[in-house]
Amino acid sequence: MPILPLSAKGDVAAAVVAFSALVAACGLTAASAHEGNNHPSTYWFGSPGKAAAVDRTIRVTVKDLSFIPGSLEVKAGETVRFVVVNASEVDHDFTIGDSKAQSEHRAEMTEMASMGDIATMHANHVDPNAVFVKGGETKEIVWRFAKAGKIEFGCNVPGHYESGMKGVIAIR
Ligand SMILES: [Cu+2]
Repeated sequence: MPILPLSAKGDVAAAVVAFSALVAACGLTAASAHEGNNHPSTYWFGSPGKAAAVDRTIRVTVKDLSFIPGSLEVKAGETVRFVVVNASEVDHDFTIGDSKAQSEHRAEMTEMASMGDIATMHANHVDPNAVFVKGGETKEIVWRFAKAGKIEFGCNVPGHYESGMKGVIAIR
């Protein structure tokens, strides 16, 4: 059985240190990414769809702290145009994603809210799986679902997701 030479162990330790530094550097990049677009556009559950390839339109109405309908069902391979109608007077967000993508977007929005006007900041922030809809406005997002699974749609304006502003998207 081969024994790892001491020098190789040192290299492993060095690699771990380098990797930690890389993670820290990425954290800094993410923190300053709101001026640009450093967000992934491809996730396991899909990617932005083409308007010309839309199979179906789903209308989602936003009221106070809830979405109507409260859950959605789509098919793997389907391209859906979501028409998000904000019927409330408060600004909301519509994010498509698994719980990890939701919490990442929530962290970004919390940071944006701490830095100033969230609507303006969100307008300069490109996140292909999310759309910010001001009170009374309607916005669209076209998404192609890739694989079967269970994800969520949610609003990540600080405090909203936490108070139940979310629903399941079952990808069949
Ligand atoms: Cu909201």
